[in-house]
Amino acid sequence: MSSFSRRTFLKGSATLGALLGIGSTASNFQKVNMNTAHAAGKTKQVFSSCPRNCYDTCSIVTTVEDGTIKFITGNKNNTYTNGRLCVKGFTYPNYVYSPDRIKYPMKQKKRGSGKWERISWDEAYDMIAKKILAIKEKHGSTLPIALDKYSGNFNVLSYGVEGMMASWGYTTRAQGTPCWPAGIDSQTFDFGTIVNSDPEMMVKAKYLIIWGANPAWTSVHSMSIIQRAKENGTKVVVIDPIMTDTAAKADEYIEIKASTDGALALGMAKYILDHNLQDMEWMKKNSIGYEEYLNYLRHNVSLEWASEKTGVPVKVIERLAREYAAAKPASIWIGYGMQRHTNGGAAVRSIDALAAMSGNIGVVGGGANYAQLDSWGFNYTAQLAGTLPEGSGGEGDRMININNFPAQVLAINNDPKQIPIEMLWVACRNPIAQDPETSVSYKAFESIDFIVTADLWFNATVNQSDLVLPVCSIFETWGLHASYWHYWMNVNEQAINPLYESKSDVEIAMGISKKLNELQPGSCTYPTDRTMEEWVGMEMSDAFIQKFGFNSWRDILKKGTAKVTGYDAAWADGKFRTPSGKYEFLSKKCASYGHHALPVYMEEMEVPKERPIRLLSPHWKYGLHSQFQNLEWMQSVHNEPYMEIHPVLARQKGIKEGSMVKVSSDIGFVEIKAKVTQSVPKNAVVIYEGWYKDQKFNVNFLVKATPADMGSCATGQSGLAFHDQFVNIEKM
Ligand SMILES: Nc1nc2c(c(=O)[nH]1)N[C@H]1C(S)=C(S)[C@@H](COP(=O)(O)OP(=O)(O)OC[C@H]3O[C@@H](n4cnc5c(=O)[nH]c(N)nc54)[C@H](O)[C@@H]3O)O[C@H]1N2
Ligand SMILES: Nc1nc2c(c(=O)[nH]1)N[C@H]1C(S)=C(S)[C@@H](COP(=O)(O)OP(=O)(O)OC[C@H]3O[C@@H](n4cnc5c(=O)[nH]c(N)nc54)[C@H](O)[C@@H]3O)O[C@H]1N2
Ligand SMILES: [Mo]
Repeated sequence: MSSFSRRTFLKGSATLGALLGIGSTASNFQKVNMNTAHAAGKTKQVFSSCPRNCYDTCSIVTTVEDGTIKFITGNKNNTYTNGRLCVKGFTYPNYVYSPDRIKYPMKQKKRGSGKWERISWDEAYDMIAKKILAIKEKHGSTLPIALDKYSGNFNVLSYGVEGMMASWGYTTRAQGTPCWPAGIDSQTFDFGTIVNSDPEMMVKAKYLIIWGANPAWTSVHSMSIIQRAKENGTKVVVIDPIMTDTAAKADEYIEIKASTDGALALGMAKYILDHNLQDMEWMKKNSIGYEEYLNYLRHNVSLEWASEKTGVPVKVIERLAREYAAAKPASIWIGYGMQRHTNGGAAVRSIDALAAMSGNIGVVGGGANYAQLDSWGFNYTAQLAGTLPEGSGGEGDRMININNFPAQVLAINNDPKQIPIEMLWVACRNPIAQDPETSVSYKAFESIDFIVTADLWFNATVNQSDLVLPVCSIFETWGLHASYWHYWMNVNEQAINPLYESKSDVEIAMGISKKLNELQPGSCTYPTDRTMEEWVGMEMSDAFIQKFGFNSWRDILKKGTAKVTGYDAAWADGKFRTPSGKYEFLSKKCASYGHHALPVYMEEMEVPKERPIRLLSPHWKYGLHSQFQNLEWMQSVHNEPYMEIHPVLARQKGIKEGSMVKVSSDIGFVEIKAKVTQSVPKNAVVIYEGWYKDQKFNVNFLVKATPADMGSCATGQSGLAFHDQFVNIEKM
């Protein structure tokens, strides 16, 4: 089971082998006096950690008075969090004490009716356990039970949900990730895996290109590092179809046609080659396939072609290439937004190649920085605690694509030859809000007999469930969190008692295990009586503890956070994890997955004549996917979705600021207010993804499950082309 999760590269499921190369000493910590951390008396301060699927993974100091959270702030011991939180983080007290939280286990009379009836935990466990046993009895297998879980909480203990499923028998699993897999595959082919330079080293860059990322919204703490770099004289360039808040803070903004980044990277590389600015020495020593790559540039790439593809003037491409090649070191931040295209993986490979041919790999302040999982050296005890019960039938879990989950569920349930999906467990996931093809999600849910969702909030997915289990917030339990961007690991201490009747996912797993074994001894292997603090302690191996210079895992409680060192410059040792051990401009592995072996240009999707307007749905400032935007404090700042449209397109369509607009794709439509702004392209509209409380609205009613080109090597399934979506608009 663990190998499933490792293979899928759910953010956070790193291989234990990734431990290799990790080293750290306690002397790296800033000397901040945290003697108050466990002060006696009614007021105490504890270390918390934000577990959301976010680059920043912040370490938090929580002040508790008489058992109530009074105040939270960023932990200064963590130089990345640097004592500050984002606007979402600062709403946590509202999150914890919101009256909207799910308080008790409840069953719904009819799905979608909103008629919920409070039940006890014992009744809930009884219903669930009896259903599991009935399915086993009927089918001789637990394969009809499916899990849909992703990124609501990246606490390492959240993987206890996968462990829980494994402890029942073989089940059906949503495999892959909707988020970042195309880029992971690209870097897997080029470097052997994903490893980025410590983002705190961006201050050492002389030139920084932020390519298809919007950290001013999605990685707020990176912005202060970028700002410091600017103060040191670093030139910051943003490449994006949208003039984002990040672009507004940069020295230069380059508007690119969506899905053409590969052409820009190749055009820049062609200029560098034509002017003999490439680093031949580095390529000869560290890479394979560079001759073939340079030949491709010589014979197939011109600046005029790159300009025509990207909409970026030749002169701008030339200057960009010249500046990038001259500034040593130069760093590129490859965002997740830009790889959500049908050619996104190929584009990332072209950018990697640009960084490599210009001698920017393995140097401090350089890099083609995408993500990392090297600091995730946990034991995954919560996940591995679930072993198959004796006598379980079957040959393994059944994998279905997380990026086409509803359609695959329907295909299975409409095919009498397949074992149907009769029960669905949803945790750390809001598929009805976050998956594409929302209407198909509703149908898929209808085809499943029994749906249990564990969450903190009533949301679109909970509304379509039979049973809801109240989950506690991070402040009410323990945890251990790492980032996929920086190299800090944070402990999350329990700050307050769980509110109402809420429990953590692992406690729920233990409760079900107890009930199953009561009803049918030996039917579940999950442990039943461990404290959450014990679970946390078990996540750090002796070797891992020593890497931090600790004697015991509890040493992390002194500062709340600890850093893995050795990553100032990714790949500085020149030991690439590819089959050849070199950087691979030419990757046979890439070819074996049906792609071109070289980082060549792959054509972008053709714009359909009937729907000529591109829809971009990137991530939202005041929410993290379906989280935070529902909170009262956040609603008071912003409470309704909108569509951004360029004044030229707006005029053509008779749309004014505040007009209601019907936006239609070939699978659905939404009605939404217009916001007229020059910050978006003339041929596209922008609707930010996320969930708005008590509104039927969701941009994913428009979005098709179009696969990205890559992802299946590292994660088992291709990514999603969230930004290759085309619509029509009309004023209502
Ligand atoms: N149109 C469009 N759609 C997108 C994207 C896009 O760019 N455009 N981005 C995609 C990306 S990158 C991602 S990563 C996905 C994210 O998709 P999801 O992982 O589904 O997103 P979240 O809304 O963060 O989390 C889901 C739920 O987890 C719950 N939760 C929080 N903590 C816990 C916990 O401890 N236990 C349990 N059981 N539940 C908990 C939250 O309350 C929330 O309801 O969305 C994707 N969807
Ligand atoms: N506030 C907030 N923070 C978040 C999240 C959130 O929902 N809200 N989500 C978290 C998660 S799960 C993720 S994956 C990250 C994502 O964080 P980012 O990597 O910043 O990703 P996005 O916001 O999806 O997209 C970034 C930019 O990519 C641009 N883009 C789209 N297509 C193209 C293209 O073809 N070329 C170029 N050059 N750019 C393009 C979009 O216009 C957008 O401005 O953020 C994390 N942090
Ligand atoms: Mo994501």
